[in-house]
Amino acid sequence: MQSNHLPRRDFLAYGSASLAGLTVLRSSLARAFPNRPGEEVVPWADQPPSVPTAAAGDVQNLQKWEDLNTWLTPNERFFSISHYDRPAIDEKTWSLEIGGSIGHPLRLTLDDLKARPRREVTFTLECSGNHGFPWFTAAVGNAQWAGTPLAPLLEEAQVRSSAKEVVFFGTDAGEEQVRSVKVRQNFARSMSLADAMSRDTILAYEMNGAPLPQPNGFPLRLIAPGWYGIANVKWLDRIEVRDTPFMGRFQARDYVTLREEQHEGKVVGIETSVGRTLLKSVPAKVTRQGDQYRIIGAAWGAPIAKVEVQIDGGPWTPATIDRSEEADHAWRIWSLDWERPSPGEHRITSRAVGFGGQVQPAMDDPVIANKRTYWESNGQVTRRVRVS
Ligand SMILES: Nc1nc2c(c(=O)[nH]1)N[C@H]1C(S)=C(S)[C@@H](COP(=O)(O)O)O[C@H]1N2
Ligand SMILES: [Mo]
Repeated sequence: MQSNHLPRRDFLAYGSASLAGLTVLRSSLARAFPNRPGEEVVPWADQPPSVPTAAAGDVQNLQKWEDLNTWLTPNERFFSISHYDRPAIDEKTWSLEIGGSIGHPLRLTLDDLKARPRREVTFTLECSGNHGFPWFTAAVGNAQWAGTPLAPLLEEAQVRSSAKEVVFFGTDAGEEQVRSVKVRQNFARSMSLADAMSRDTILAYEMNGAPLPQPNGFPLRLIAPGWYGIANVKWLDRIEVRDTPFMGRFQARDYVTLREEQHEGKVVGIETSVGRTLLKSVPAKVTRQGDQYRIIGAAWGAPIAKVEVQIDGGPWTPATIDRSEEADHAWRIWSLDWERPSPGEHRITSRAVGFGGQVQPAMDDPVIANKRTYWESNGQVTRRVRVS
């Protein structure tokens, strides 16, 4: 994994109640980041349009970036995306099945899962469609997820040597059409066996110290840190190990990035399935204390070495990264004091730089500009603000 050289704030705890975990959680929730007495938020001049009616079922609870004031996103402020429905599951009759290309099928109740080793991971979950539309700019949140690691369960299930992939099925389903054929399918996504065996991947039953809320997958969801939202299957009830690639809608037809690339002087279309998160940052808000202005933002998607801010197309200035709250897969909060902005409208852009030297691409970078679908829009974000 790319993040090994960073300090870990995630930890492994055994038993059903982790006191240490709760302590960390309370202090994180309580601690609002860079905040000065009498500080007020200056709202962005470029407010996103409201969610179109056609998308309002799928996409819920998007927040205003100006309201970001904690490292962990409280559950009631966490966005929710569902492509079918948001099933209400009775935990008493629910169980998880692990089957397919394995020697030892398993069926586990919620109590069985809670009795297993507990692992907590703080992970910033972003929909890969975020920033793909003008109204869709806040589909990202940071939570502390708790559950049991997936790898030991797969080991117990005795995965056959022919196995290639692990498919995760939700209980939510809908009708899907390929050419003239219509079938009812459950929401499902697969991962390679190697990716599924990653130590950070958990079957999560808690979010920020509470049972998973229904919109976020109660009673169980996959949490795959380092992967875009789509991989984190909610309302999970079946895990199937398979010998051949799974090609369901959300793997191979939808959530597919189509990009035009140059090859030997010709343009070729390349389609790839949305997978691992990409380096990204946003200016979240501008605050003001008297005539002292400050720009505050977030950066995530890969280990963040630095964040730079550009005002009105000027030089890139390094922001200060808040290192008081850190975890391998969680966003970093950054800030920059903005000395004496002149009255009028200003443009603020941020870019994240990773430890490998990779830079969050500009909107006119070919990697963004030659993309024909809206997913994986990790280009630099520019916001406008009016100073009086
Ligand atoms: N079963 C199921 N899991 C799902 C989805 C879904 O529609 N059904 N949506 C996915 C998408 S597109 C995203 S971005 C994340 C969103 O997680 P959240 O609703 O907890 O924010 O869940 C993913 N898991
Ligand atoms: Mo998504």
